[in-house]
Amino acid sequence: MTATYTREYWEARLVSLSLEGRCFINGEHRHAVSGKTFVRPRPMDGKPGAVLARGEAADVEAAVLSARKVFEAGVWRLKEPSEKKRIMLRWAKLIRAHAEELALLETLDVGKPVLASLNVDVRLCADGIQYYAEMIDKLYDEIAPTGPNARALVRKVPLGVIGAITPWNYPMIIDCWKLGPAIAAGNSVVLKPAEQSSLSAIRLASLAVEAGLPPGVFNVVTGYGEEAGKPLALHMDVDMIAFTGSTAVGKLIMEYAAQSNIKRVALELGGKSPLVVFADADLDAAASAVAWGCFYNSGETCHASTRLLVQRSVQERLIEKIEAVTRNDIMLAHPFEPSAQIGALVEQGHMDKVLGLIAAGEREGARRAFGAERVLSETGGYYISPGVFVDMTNDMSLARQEIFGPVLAAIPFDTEEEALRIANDTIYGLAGAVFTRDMDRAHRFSEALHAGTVWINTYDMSNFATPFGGFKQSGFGRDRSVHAIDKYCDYKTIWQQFG
Ligand code: TXE
Repeated sequence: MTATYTREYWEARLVSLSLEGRCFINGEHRHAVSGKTFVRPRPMDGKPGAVLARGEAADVEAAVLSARKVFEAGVWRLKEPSEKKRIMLRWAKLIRAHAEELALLETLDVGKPVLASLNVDVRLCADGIQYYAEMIDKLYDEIAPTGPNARALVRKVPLGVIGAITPWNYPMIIDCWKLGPAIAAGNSVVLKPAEQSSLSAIRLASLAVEAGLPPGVFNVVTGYGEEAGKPLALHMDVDMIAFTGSTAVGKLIMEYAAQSNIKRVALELGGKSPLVVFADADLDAAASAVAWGCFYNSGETCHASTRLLVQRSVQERLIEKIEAVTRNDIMLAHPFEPSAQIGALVEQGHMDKVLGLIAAGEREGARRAFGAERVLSETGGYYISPGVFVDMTNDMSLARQEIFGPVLAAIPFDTEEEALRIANDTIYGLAGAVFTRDMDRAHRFSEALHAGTVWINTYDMSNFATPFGGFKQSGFGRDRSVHAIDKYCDYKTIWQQFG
């Protein structure tokens, strides 16, 4: 099939797509109450893309009302588990059936290669919905130990209305991480996608209704963070906010929760993940892991391996190998090109921010080994080549700040103790990795690393069974796995006395 996925194929498909995105409330596409819209530029060439409803507090109000109504009526929550499962499975099937369309929408919005959208983002989104669908009729409640004259049921009950606020780097994947468990648990959801990436969210919602999800269970309010996200997080009738985004906005979400109704909060925030390579490691495997771990998705990945900690004696050799992998395997091109492994950054403002951080790093004395430059500017798109800075120290800004672009900071170390100190010397704790042939050291190190996920001799491997989320200022609460369901539920005790 890949042979048919030429650039011309996607250009032709694009012509037939509607790029008008409205809010999706109570099963209907709706203009913003104010009638306002905004235009989303295409990252691949800077041309105007989608025209979107600019949702605000009034639209949030309508969405929350519809979510609450359906929740209280029990239309979804009280359905037979097997029926709920069937509907969610149908939804996953529809996502797969519309994979090309969804991939195209995702790529138009965020600039990643369309084949990555198709083979990774859309696939994982459908898999995620299916994973939680299959769980629906397999979860049991509990009976607590009591004396003989009583029975105490410990029921896991849905929270009610969940506000999901999501980012633009992996929109469909992160949306399904929230939607899957929240809806499987019986909640209603109001999703506020990032203003950069609304199209796939709207289509996911209309497919859910087509699959049989009752209107109102899954609503989408498009718009800006301050205008639509903030009223959602401040809403008195929203029971929880599930957020993925920057640490700065994560802090605001906690404030909004405190200022309003003490709603629950789950936060998946930024990272500056260390990948530690000891001299005894398989350097080819390490080089490949570093390059793909840091540069995949143009570095717009919260758990990207942006800090390479390398034992000094092998720094030079490893950097050469990383450069070879980057130049030979990680093809940067227009996102419709079948050869593209990475495409454009999400928007002009973000590209400028990344270039500004690179320039500031160089003013501090960071030494560029290769790359990290604006390229393909003649296309009008927002492309930066993957690049590496070497001989860095951990106090330099390129080693401390989340850049969210294809930029690696290589920091040499001498001893294991030093490596661990540097690895943990960050406000973040999302992920990390250690490469060594010494398994004692690998386990010692992975236990001591303060991170939600640690890989040994690999990077970025995962599946739905593994929880994902951070320590420290990378947030709290876990996406994926059976445990994610707990986040969207509360325990309720029902005590019955006999005799
Ligand atoms: O994130 P924001 P941005 C990091 C990354 C990136 C930086 C900025 O370093 O360069 O954050 O990206 C909504 N009330 N990550 O500006 O602003 C917003 O509309 C309520 C890491 O895009 O945090 C969007 O839906 N909501 C990250 C979502 O929050 C608000 C992924 C995320 O946007 C709001 C993305 C407000 N006041 C960025 N302000 C990861 N962990 O993967 C914004 N939003």
